Amino acid sequence: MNIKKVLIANRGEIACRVIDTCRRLGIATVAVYSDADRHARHVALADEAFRLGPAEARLSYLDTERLLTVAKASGTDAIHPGYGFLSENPDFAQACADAGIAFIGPRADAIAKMGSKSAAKAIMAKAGVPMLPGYHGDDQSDQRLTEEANKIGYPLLVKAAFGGGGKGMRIVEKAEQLGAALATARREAQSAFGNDQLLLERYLTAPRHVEVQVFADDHGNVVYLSDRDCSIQRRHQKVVEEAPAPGLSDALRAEMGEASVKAAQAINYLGAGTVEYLLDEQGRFYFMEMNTRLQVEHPVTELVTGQDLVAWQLAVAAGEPLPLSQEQIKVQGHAVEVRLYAEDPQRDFLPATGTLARLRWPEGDGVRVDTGVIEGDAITAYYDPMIAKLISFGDDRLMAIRRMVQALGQCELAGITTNLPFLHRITDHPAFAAADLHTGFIEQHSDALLAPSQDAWPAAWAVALALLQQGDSGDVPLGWRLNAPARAQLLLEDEHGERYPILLTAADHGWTTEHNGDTVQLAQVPCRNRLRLELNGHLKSWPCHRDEQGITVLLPGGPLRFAQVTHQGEQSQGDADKALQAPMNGTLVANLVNVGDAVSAGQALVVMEAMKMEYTISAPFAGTVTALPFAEGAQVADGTALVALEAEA
Ligand code: MV4
Repeated sequence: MNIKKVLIANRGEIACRVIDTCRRLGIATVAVYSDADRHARHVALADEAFRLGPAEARLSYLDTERLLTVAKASGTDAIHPGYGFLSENPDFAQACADAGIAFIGPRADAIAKMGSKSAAKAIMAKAGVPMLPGYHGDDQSDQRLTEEANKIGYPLLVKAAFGGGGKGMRIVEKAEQLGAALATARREAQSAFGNDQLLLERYLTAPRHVEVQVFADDHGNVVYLSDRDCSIQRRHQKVVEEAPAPGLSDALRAEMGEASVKAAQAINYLGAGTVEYLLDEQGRFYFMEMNTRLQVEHPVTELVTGQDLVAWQLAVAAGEPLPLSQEQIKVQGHAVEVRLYAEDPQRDFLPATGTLARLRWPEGDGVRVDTGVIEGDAITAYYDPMIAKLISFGDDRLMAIRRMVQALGQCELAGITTNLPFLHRITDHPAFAAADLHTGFIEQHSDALLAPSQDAWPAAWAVALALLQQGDSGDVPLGWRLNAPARAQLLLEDEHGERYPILLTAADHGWTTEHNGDTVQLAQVPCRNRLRLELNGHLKSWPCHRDEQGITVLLPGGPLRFAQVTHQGEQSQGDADKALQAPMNGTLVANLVNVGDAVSAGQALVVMEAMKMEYTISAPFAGTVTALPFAEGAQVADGTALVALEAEA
């Protein structure tokens, strides 16, 4: 069969990824989109595009009838389902076949067989794939499950037969807990998957997740293409993946590869598949599940094998034999992938939404970026919050890791909270370099991975100098004092409400400021789109992004937006009140006016000192001073009103 036109029944980075290969092979592409994606990158890249429906996936990317209508109307030969959405839906695969359109994936019956965890385990056990001691039978009576549990021994795991993503999983430490665990797991499984069948398995405490990429054609050939370690996960969501899985002997690799080929053969497989295993500390591996799609993490396999797996999928779907035999598949170098998500690690990884106001990717040898978004795009709550995958490649593992750490440092992202600093910390962690990988990695190192960010003061100084330089520092008194160096005073506030009172004193080639009892020498070094600051002779530089809300500095620990706290021309009563309050804890130095004085807008009223610098409180509007609650020398707390001012009638 000659595949001339492919419809991609997906969105985001995977749709773009598939379109890239089609283009390279001269295959025409048809994109589909929901109302939320009309201007999305995958739509712009494709040769033609069709609207599916509203933003909700159920009414667009999951609408099988509409997809088939579009496929027929556009003269599509084959449908690539990507991952997620309809990629592992046997009914959709069958409907495509019935409509005479090639589904780029395995046949419907193979998908269905792997959909049930217990059926899959029974098939794999029969095929000779290693299994954990367990029970996955149909007899679900408490009596039978208890007997089987005693055979397996404790601790053991109760899993939902039709589950996924760790839902409905219960660890049972001892026999007395079994009854309660079965009841809870049944309820969870019923409500989450509509089926309460359970299976039992010996529980491994800190296993690794190692998976094998397999490929099958319609001529009886099945091969494996290296393996991947995906142990670094958070709540069953993969975060870091790499190929090949580090630390495996050649013998173990071959054994796992051959077991995976047997797994594929056992279900008359076709196309790309992944066989997932748990690996224990003794290097024994046990079948976990088989995914019947091209996985998110396939690029690491592509980089170490030099193969384009989407091209393989297209070849196999067209009825061609596999491009390479097992002997011809060579693995060279090492690849690491991280998933960049719009989420806030500091807030329990809450998904973040917003606009990618700034988005620049790293460039250079050994770095690949797979993404479905461009600068200015929005990340919405409708779909997966993954922004991009960054994939690094090197001659060996440490080189791939170094390149990844460097690449993450070169990413410029502003406007939305991401896990970029978290990924930087994982890949820069000594335990990662040491390949001390297991499914509890993130939990084990959470203190280091989630520690609060670094010192923000240098960035605040850089922002202050930029504001002065550009003459838009508002009402900052930049006065020349008699017999004294020029001084500038600014109060900045970051997006978390942290305040940075900055007093700058002009010096020979720039400024000085006092910080923690030290004098710091500062000089601004102008540069487009970056903030550069010479700090005690050390040149620092960060990408930055300016908008109405302030200047966002893209620090290695994450973006931080600074805005100037101004005290003039403010509109609301709340702002005016705030303008008359102590901006931080400190000492009242001078009352410059008396009760009863008429003052004009902007007139200095009170001076206070905090953190070794003076801060002047000025009138936000013209009026009469009605109270001065503090005597000079008094300690005043952040937020205390220092002057009462009655507005002019
Ligand atoms: C296990 C296990 C330990 N022992 N099975 C989690 C998702 C599901 N598909 C299988 N999972 C596990 N099954 C036994 N017998 C530990 C996990 C597990 C895990 C597996 C792979 C990657 C990350 C994980 C995180 C927690 C638990």
